[in-house]
Amino acid sequence: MSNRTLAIIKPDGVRKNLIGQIITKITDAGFKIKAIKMLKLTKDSAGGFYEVHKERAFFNDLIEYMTSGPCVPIALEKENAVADFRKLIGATDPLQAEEGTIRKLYAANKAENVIHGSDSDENAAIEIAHFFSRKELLENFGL
Ligand code: 3AN
Repeated sequence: MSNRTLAIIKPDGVRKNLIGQIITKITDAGFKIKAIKMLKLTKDSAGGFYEVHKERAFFNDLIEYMTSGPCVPIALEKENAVADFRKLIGATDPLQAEEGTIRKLYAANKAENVIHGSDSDENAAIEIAHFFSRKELLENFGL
């Protein structure tokens, strides 16, 4: 799975009507969309996804935000997908993100930063499985 990563267009990205512009940036950068859907996370599911942050002061706000509306998880494929995608989205805090990155262009602040990208190959596999079952990947997306 080292050529895959999971992106999520977060609820603020959907609310700001940025799905199309963000996907264009992603595909223009050479990523192939392998699986995609739109859904509203439950608190349990968002809590599971962000389990690593559960002791952080911002955890409850993060769960509120991630469950505040629909989001768009996307399984992406490209050589060196994880690192290249992190580069495309930019730093967590848009004030520190490089010019031209998705967060620099569209994110309001480090809490509401429009897009997620996996941080390792191992997490990419776990995160893709969080949103797409094996059966669904095989039957709907041919993966
Ligand atoms: P990234 O998404 O850049 O990998 P993480 O994994 O450290 O960043 O954080 C996950 C999410 O938690 C961020 N995308 C953001 O929504 C929120 N977050 C991270 N750091 C903060 C913070 N200091 N204050 C508020 N929210 C934060």
